[in-house]
Amino acid sequence: MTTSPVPSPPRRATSVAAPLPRVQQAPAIQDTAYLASLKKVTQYYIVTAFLALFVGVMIGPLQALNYAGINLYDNPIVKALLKSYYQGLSLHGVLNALVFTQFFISGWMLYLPVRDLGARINMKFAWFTYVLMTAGLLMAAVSLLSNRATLLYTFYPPMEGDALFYIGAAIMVGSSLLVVGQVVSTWWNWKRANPGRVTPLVTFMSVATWMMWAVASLGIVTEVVVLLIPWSLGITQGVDPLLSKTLFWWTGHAIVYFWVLPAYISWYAFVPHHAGGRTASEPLTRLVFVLFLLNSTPVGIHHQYADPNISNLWKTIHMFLTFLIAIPSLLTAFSVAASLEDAARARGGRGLVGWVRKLPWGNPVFSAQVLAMISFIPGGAGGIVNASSSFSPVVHNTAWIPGHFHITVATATALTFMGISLWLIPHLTGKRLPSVKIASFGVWSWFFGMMLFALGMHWEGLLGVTRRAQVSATAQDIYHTAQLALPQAITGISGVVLLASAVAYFYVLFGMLLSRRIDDGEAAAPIPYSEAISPAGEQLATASPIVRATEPLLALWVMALLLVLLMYGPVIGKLLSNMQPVPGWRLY
Ligand code: HAS
Ligand code: CU1
Repeated sequence: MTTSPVPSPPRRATSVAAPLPRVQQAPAIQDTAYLASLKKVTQYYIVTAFLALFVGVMIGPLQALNYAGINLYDNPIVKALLKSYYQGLSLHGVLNALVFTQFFISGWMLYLPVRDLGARINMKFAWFTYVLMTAGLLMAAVSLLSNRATLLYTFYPPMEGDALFYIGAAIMVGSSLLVVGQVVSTWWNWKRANPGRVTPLVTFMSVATWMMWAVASLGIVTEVVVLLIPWSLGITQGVDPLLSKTLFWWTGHAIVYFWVLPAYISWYAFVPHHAGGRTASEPLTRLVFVLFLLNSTPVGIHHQYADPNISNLWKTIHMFLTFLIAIPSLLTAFSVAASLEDAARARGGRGLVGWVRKLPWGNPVFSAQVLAMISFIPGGAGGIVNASSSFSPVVHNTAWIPGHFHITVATATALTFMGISLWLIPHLTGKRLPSVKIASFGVWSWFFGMMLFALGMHWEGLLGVTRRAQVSATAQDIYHTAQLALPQAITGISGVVLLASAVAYFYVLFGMLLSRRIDDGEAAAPIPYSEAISPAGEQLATASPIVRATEPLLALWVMALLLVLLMYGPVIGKLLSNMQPVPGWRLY
């Protein structure tokens, strides 16, 4: 007999005298056909996400080996599949960073608030959105796979791709705004039906994140719809690269919080449960998400310190706002660490750091997510280095940057999503993990592989190796020095470790998906809500000032929009008044 995939946490051995608040449960949904359809659409989003990740990840070792000085792109088998290093890198970046994340998040943050509120949504609309998003993905994929959109995942003009790529990308990103509409309106209907009630935490976090994305995505949507599609169709003759790039980074920085906040939802609301502990503070968690809603977007110019025609004043303002946006992550670090300590001590953990051993490291649902958090400690610290205009010239456009984002999006986010999938798929489908051991191997080796990759790449970056360069195919001496031998070896080894890790994880994931349904997912793998040490309460009238101040999310959303207009308006106004359109250029 197979064991239950998600081991239940032990009962708390606690000395707290007062009765503990009841652990929240998702309100029961009686209409089984509706629930089945909701679970099915969520499963489609999640599985599409992981299929994209699977293809994207398989190209990863080629990139790692490139930075180890080993060029496999000239191998005949690879050559038959990928025309160039840049096609491989474009597919790797688009599939992993854009497609995997957006599909996973759309399923995850549609399902959670709907279940949290016990709401009834229009399933036809939910399916329509999924189909539209997938159609956009397939359109873009045709161009990418046929080497007609080899533009890297930032698709900076004047490099030009097929119109189909831009149209597909616009449809894909635009569909995520339909999810925003459906979730926000579901929450709003709940508010009207429940006046004076505090929005439940998971819904609150999901709605705040979707609202942030609605503000953040405006930049890329404008760039693609107004500038790139007409240009690629030949309706306009040129495009201003700097204006495009600025609109891109309007979205491009905030998108990293669109990737990491869905992971934070799990870290705050569910990881304590897996450890047998409690969320530290609901009011603080709400404050964190509101800070992200307000300040995630007006910071993107930290990607453009080296660009002309943007004044130092605006670069400096965005730099300070970037430092400010690290604060809600620091609050998260201490708050989530406190909830882990609470859990470990409840399991008998002792000592200043000895309690860490009492955490359930053998449960891959838990270990994936906590290892993801650990990777985010150096990941976040590196981000603060990148944001400092004085350090930026040392690291900008070097291998340091992919080092940074493989321990943020590729670990903090992706490893968390991998951990979540190990309970979410059983929950949605009633299927079981084929092997907890292999799943554990997959998540631990992912963590070590990514940490090695990050070490090698940060180090190479400091030695001046550029990013996005086929360094393995050049005979230039600067890429073959003795100094580089060790970081290159580390990077190469990481590629092999990560390949092994991906094989293990996808064996478990696909094995589970292809197996027979055994359980009732609702009973065998319920949504793992945690208790809160400091709950928000249910009624606004009696709630704390923080809970009352953070509840009006719609008003805060308007403030976020105003703030971004204030912080980007003058910059974009200047670029518009001084347009420099240039014709496009094709690399292939
Ligand atoms: Fe970044 C470039 C600055 C966070 C992703 N970033 C990138 C790129 C990507 C990316 C993809 O300022 C490349 C873009 C490109 O292709 O050009 N980043 C930051 C800053 C933060 C930050 C200040 N980045 C992220 C996150 C990402 C991400 C999150 C994805 C998910 N980044 C930059 C800058 C650049 C940049 C510049 C441009 C560089 C250039 O020159 O081109 C901050 O948000 C980071 C704050 C984070 C922290 C860490 C908190 C730690 C936590 C974990 C706690 C651990 C626990 C475990 C609880 C302060 C929350 C305890 C364990 C126990 C066992 C008890
Ligand atoms: Cu950024």
